[in-house]
Amino acid sequence: MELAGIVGKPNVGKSTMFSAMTLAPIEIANYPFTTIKPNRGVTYLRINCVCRELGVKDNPRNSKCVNGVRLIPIEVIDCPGIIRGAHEGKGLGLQFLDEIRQASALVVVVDAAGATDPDGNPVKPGVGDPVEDVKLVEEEFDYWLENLLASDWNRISRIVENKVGELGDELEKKLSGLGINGAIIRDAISELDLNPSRPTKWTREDLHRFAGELRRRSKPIIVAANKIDIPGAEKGVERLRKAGYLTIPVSAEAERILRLAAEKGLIRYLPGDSDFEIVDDSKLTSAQKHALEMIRENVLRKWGSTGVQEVVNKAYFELLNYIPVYPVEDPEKLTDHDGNVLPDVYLVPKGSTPRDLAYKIHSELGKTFLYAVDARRKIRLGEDYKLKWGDIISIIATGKRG
Ligand SMILES: Nc1nc2c(ncn2[C@@H]2O[C@H](COP(=O)(O)OP(=O)(O)OP(=O)(O)O)[C@@H](O)[C@H]2O)c(=O)[nH]1
Ligand SMILES: [Mg+2]
Repeated sequence: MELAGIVGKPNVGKSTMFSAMTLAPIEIANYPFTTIKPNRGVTYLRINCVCRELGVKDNPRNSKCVNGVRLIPIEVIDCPGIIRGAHEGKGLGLQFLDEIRQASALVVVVDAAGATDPDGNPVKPGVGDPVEDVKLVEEEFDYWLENLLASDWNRISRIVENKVGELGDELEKKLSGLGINGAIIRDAISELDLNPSRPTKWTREDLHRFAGELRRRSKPIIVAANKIDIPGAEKGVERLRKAGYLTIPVSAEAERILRLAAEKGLIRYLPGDSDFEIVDDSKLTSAQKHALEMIRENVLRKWGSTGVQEVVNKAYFELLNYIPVYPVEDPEKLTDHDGNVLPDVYLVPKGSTPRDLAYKIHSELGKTFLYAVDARRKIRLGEDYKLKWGDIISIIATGKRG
């Protein structure tokens, strides 16, 4: 399953967002370092399912389908807060970043309302700077990665300069667990004009810049500009966008309230909706009604949604450029071998071929891949066909069908 890491300064609403995404009951409080160990959970990307367009009733296996909305699970990890100097052990340090090594993207939660100082202590809204909140995370992450590289640099340098191995290969061995492959490493080296055959000549500053380049390529960032329900937060959103960050305005607290109310059957609301509907007015206290009305006025009417669903959707479909495709075994009936209609959705990077999809499903299917059929058009696809959004694909392999 794809994994996204939720990171940021203390007290910005990371756990609130995680709890809204997963409905996990975890600790949330208005002081720094409430979370001391990472929380893991599952949330869903939301797309229109092809079942509606095709007029079929589906039986999802690896995902869910609710009224024509396909929900694709991804794993999220809520991390403890990060402060300046965390790489030197300040606050809770950075040890927990080991848990998000496999993350394909980072969701950096910031306080768009500026209601917290750099250490996460509550201050008057507008005092804190959300752009600094992002920079802090980037820089601490870069130190963490730099230290990881530095701890092994002498050994790796000897191998390279004694011509026993090549720098890209040696670093790939060390960094593949972080989702950093040889291509990323070589691109970063050439982008920074560093000399791959003389690693002993690299300065500490070079290592730091290299770490930053590797981070940008392997752990792209989407910014969740949280607390947009607080007046003045729009200035923070604007500042983040001016600074060039892919920024989604968010009210994690509003989303958490709506999701919990929907879970209890008090309202009809799907994550990402631009409004909700009260199921039975008499079941709500006047305080609950007031809270819901405030969310409608200050968040949904003003911003279009709470933004939480948009964060995960944009992380995968814009930042990472993934597309959803539906593999089926029987291109006529659109089923798997048990007769389930449109059972699975897979996420693949834009530009992937049917063979890439086969490998993603199972390495054996990739190795035995013969060709693929577009189940909509009932045609055989060429070797270099690029998969499109919502394609329904049947893979034909030697010995068996996928
Ligand atoms: N106004 C407003 N407050 C929020 C929002 N989201 C979270 N908060 C509040 O911010 C405070 C911190 O929330 P947490 O979710 O515990 O923050 P965190 O980033 O996980 O904090 P640490 O675990 O300490 O790093 C709590 O008082 C939340 O109620 C929001 O969308 N709007
Ligand atoms: Mg927390």
